Amino acid sequence: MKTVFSDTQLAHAPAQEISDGELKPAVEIPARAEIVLKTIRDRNAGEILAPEEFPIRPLQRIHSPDYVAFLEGFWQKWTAAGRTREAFPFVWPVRSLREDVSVNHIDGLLGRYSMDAGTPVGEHSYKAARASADTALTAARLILDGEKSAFALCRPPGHHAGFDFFGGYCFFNNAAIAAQYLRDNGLHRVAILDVDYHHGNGTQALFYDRPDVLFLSLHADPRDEYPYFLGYADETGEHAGTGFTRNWPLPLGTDWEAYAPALEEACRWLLVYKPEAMIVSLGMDCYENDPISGFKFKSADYLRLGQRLAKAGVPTIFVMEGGYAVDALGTNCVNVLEGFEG
Ligand code: OKP
Ligand code: ZN
Repeated sequence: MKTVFSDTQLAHAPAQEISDGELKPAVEIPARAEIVLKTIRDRNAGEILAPEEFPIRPLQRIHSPDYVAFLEGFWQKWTAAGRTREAFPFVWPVRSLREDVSVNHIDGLLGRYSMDAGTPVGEHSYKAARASADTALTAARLILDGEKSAFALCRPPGHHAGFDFFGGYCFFNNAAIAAQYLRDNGLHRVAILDVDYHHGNGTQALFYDRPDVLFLSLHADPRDEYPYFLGYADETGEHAGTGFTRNWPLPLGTDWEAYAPALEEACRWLLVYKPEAMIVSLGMDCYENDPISGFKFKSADYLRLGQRLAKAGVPTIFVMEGGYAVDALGTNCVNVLEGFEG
């Protein structure tokens, strides 16, 4: 399977993040991509190619132009306000506050265009996130050109990012951008299967009223885990999209044996929907030693995951999302890819 990756993605290199009431070392770091690359090379898991540079258009099919412009101009505004370190938002237009006003101050803008305080924004976040989206788009191009599978080694990740907000370490929704690109280039039905430990709230919301992109997600129960406010079983789509979103919230402590039946159900929905292509939002954070997560996958379970996904028999783009046990991330990720290839 071909892998797509750009060194520009390494430029987003947060030092710290707000977590548990303190500043801690960031976990969504360049070393994540580097260990996956190294493992692909060590295990001869296929060619690694640089992404094409896409124009802004395919990205703006998913994200609002003002949000994209905010991220592009962010560092300039931030430093003009006298700030030198990476940024964290701290005030949001929640219930009873207005989100229709156009504020000037960078702190207001940061709140307007974010969902949490856990996502550091730095000097190079925009260009790295653009490169990450280009990586997903290039993988989509490979599928359109006839490849049966492709791996977009995306980081920063994407599935928490929405129409006009960043959060959960995500800036541009790589999987959603790739799905829309497939739709805009001749495919009629695309499925997104999100197996990251966290619910892909951004992806779900982007396609919630659409029947042309099926969204299936298995994740930790949001009553007990980030992102808390989306990802419940009663969310099944709306309007024309009614029935085209499905969530499997699973309890903390879930291991492969408890996960597999939910995965079988999700695969049943795939079978019924008959997508022309599938995008797997591939997080490796269900792993037992993940530092921020609470599932119990072993490394060998990632081989099983890849094998099961191959049985769906659909052209598949793997888009990397989370996974923070850096030492095991390469093994776990390449296990999925090799399991899929058989
Ligand atoms: C991004 B992806 C830990 C806070 C962690 C954010 C988690 C984002 C996960 N104290 N909060 O879905 O892997
Ligand atoms: Zn995650």
